Amino acid sequence: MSLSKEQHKEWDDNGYLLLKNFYSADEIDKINILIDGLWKNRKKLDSQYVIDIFVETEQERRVYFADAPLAARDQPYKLNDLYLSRDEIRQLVVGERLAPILKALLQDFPMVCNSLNFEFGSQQDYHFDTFYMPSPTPNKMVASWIALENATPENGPLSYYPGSHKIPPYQFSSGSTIVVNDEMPAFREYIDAEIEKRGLQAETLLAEKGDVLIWHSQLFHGGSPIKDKTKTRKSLVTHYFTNEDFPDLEPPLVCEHGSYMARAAQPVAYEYKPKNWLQRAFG
Ligand SMILES: O=C(O)CCC(=O)C(=O)O
Ligand SMILES: [Fe+2]
Repeated sequence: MSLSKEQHKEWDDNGYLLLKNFYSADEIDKINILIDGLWKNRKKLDSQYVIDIFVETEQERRVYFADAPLAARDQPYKLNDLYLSRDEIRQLVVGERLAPILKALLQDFPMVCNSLNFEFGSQQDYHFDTFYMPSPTPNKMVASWIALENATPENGPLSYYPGSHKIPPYQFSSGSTIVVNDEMPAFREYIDAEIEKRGLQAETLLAEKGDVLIWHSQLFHGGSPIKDKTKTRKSLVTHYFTNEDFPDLEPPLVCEHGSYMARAAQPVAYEYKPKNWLQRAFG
């Protein structure tokens, strides 16, 4: 699939591309059913399944999904990198429907480098993804955001500054775009001045289930506060590098136009020892 002139213009002008109704309700329901099933059977999952629980609270921690208490599902969490183990996720995020579009935007071969399943809004402050995962070649990274249910003003919709991808990337004292927390006040000053100078205005995306948003690695974005903490906002975020940037890797193909980085799961801070039958029985 090639993109229309209007779509290329939207991307160049705004730093994102919105694909309305890209996936059907049926296709999305399958993913939601998969997540429900994983929660139900998580104790049997291996150490490839890693989750951040109680995010943005004092109790925030990264654990194996097998060890997550059920109560962690009622608050914001990030289920990491399901693409590593689940073909259903790979097909959705870099399968034959989406991969050609990612390829057209990246002008190189897309390779998934991480994925995050959210059940609630992320409430993440405005940021550039290049704070965390700059591509070896600048601008050879994009993210996709798939609405697994409708976003509303109450459930912490995604928010971003159209056109912010044109702001020259802020260089921290390390000489890179990777965030140095102590330098955030200086960053904030820089970015506020740039936003003001360019007259940029934040927009909030009331996405509908099945919509897909693709953003440029330099789009300034975040998750707005959840006004009603009982309301979920299921979504799937995926970040992509390009095969060309990793010539030594041989990433497995998902379709003719897309691949994924086969790598270890995110490290968990403690040693994982699945309980043996004795411990399970007695403690
Ligand atoms: O879904 C959100 O609220 C934002 C997530 C995000 O910015 C990211 O994963 O890079
Ligand atoms: Fe982000």
